[in-house]
Amino acid sequence: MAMPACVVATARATWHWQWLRLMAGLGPADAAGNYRRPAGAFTTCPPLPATAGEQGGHVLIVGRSCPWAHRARLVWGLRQLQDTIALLVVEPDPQAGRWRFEAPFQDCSTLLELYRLAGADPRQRATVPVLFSRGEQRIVVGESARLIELLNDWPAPAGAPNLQSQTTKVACDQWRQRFQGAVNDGVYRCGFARTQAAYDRAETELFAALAEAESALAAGGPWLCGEELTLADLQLFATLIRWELVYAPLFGCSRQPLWQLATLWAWRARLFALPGVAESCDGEAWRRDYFGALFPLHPSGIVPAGPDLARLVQAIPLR
Ligand SMILES: N[C@@H](CCC(=O)N[C@@H](CS)C(=O)NCC(=O)O)C(=O)O
Repeated sequence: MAMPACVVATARATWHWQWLRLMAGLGPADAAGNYRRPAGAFTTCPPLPATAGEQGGHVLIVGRSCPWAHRARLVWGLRQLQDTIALLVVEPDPQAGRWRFEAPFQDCSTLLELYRLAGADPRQRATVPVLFSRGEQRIVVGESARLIELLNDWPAPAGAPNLQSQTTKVACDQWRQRFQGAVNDGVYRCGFARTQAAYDRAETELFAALAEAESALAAGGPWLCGEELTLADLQLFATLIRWELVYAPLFGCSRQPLWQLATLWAWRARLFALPGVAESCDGEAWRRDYFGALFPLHPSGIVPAGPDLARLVQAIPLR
């Protein structure tokens, strides 16, 4: 027997209301339904610490699935900072909605405890990435945009690349600013939008920024600012490498598959081939964390299969 229309309408309205409440747990939105990323803690970056060159003096705390942490990990790897900064990977705890340490770190079992211990406002979220100073027993910085600048200034072995040189600084800053809002946060503003109009705004801005990057690379390259790889490339890469696995299928960033942006596609493969980059990518963990943890977007919790990351960055698209 068909269900009466009024029962269906009531069920839909009730479910939608509950969905909005669940979405509030993912993050706040404004009155028009646009996702607004909450402010974090430890966002201002001090000058380079005097102990920066000390062996093992600092710890970079990252989560595998987080694109903001990924950019920091990429800079850390490419600048070969392993001797002075240890890497510590935290695991997600979707039930508790927080990051936890596999073994106690500074007597803390969760990142939240470390934030509280370091004096963070109790209302603030505990986010990755974090740079922690063992000597000073404090969080140096917890904002990835500042953290990658600091890591670029960090004393590094001879031959390590400068990812924001005098030559590229102006262009790199412009790209980074553009990507931060339109792309890095933009995919979240698509996925966490509360209304069609909010999604449409974020999605339009996202694909406009990608089209700009595509044209710039087609006109120049091999990197966004020309001959030199910069922080801007890494910032964009951390989002685009998750495209087919997460952002297209789960966040609705699906207007154009990335292979249709052929120059960006080739750029992504080029960046993936740099030393240490493939090791920083764990497609299985990304799918598990995003599809498994973002309940309001994917209530079944079923983790879809593939595509295989290694094959994605090898395939040559047809022009
Ligand atoms: N603006 C921050 C954002 C970092 C961020 O949102 N990280 C997420 C993971 S992708 C997180 O740790 N979230 C935990 C939470 O919100 O409780 C940065 O770039 O460092």
